[in-house]
Amino acid sequence: MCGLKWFGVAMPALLALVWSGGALAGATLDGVKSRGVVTCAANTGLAGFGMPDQQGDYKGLDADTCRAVAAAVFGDAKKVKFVPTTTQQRFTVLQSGEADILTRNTTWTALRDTEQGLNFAPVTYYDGQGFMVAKKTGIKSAKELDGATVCVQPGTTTELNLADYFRTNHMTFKPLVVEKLAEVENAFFSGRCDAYTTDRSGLAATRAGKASNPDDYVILPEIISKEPLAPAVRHGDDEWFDIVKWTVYAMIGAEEKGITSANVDEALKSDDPDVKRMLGVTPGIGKALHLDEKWAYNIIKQVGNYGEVFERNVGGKTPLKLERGLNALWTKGGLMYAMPFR
Ligand SMILES: N[C@@H](CCC(=O)N[C@@H](CS)C(=O)NCC(=O)O)C(=O)O
Repeated sequence: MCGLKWFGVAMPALLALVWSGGALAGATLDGVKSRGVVTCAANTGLAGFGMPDQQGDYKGLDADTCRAVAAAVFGDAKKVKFVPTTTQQRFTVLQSGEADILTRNTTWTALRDTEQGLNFAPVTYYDGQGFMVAKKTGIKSAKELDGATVCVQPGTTTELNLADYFRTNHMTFKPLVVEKLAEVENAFFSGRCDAYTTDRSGLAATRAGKASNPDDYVILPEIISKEPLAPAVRHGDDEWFDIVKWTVYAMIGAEEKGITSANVDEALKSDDPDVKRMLGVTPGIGKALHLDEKWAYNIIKQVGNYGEVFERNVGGKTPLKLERGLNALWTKGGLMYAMPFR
C-alpha cells in the first residue's frame, strides 16, 4: 500500500520535506527571533577560539562568528548566548535544539556532515593536527614518538588521527584519554604523557595560556591531518544554513574588498557594484536571506572583516601568535575565498 496521501503527496515524503534531520525548515530563524538571541554551542577553555574572560564574556574567533550571526539577524552583535560544551556534548547540544549553531573548533568531516546530521558553513580556520612535547625531551620530530604515552581528548578527530598516524608509521603509543581539557593539559604539564596532541591552534593556545613557561615546550613540525574548523547547523533548515554561510562569506568578502569596521561607513559610498550589493546599498541579498539589507554592514561594523577577527583573536599580536598561512585570502596564497555577492 502507498500509505497516507495529502494533496497527492505521500505522507512520508511530505514529512521528509518539512522535517529532515531534526530541524523544521525555517524554524530556527523564528526561534532565534522569539528568544531574542542567537544561541551558540561554545568551547569553555580554548583561548583565541572560545573562552569566557573574567567577566564571563566569551572571547575568540568562534565566539565572534556567533556574534556576527547576531549582527546579521538582529543588527546587534551582543544578542548572543553561549552554551558551554565539551568535545563529546557539542553535537547533542546542537541536535537537541539547545543551540542554534555549533561554533566550537569543530572539524568538518564526511560522517559529521552526513550521518551526524550537520551542515557545515564555510571554514573559519584551516587547521591541522600536531604534537607538543617538553623541550627538555630533546624530541624534534613526531617520528621519534615510538612507544610514547600521548595525551588526547575523546570524541575528537584527534583521537582517530592519532591511531591512524602511528599505525601508518608502524609505531606504537599508549593513549592517555582524558575528557576535560584542563585535566588533559594538567596530565601533560605534570609529565604524565610524553606528548600532547590536538589541532595545532589548540596546542598554541594551551602553550600560551596554560604552560608556566611557554618556551619550555615545542610544537613538532609534523602536521598529521587536515582539520578544517567550521561553524555547523542542523540538517533540514536551509534558511538558517544560508544565513550562517553568508555571514562567514560577508566577513571574508569584506576583507577581499578592503572593507573594515573602521571604513565601512565610507564604503557605503563605493561605486563597486559588489560592495553595493554586499552592503545593501543595492538591495536584494538581505531580502533573499530574510534579513535586513544592512545585515552584512552590521557584521562588518560591529564584528569586523575576517582579517580583523583573525588578528584580534589569534594573530601575531595575541599570545597565540598564529600566522595567517592557509587562512590568508586566496589572493595572498591562502584558502579564504568568498562566493560572489550577486
Ligand atoms: N577539531 C577537532 C578537535 C576539537 C576539540 O574538541 N579539541 C579540544 C582540544 S583543542 C578542545 O577543544 N577541548 C576543549 C574542551 O574540551 O573543553 C574536532 O572537531 O574533533
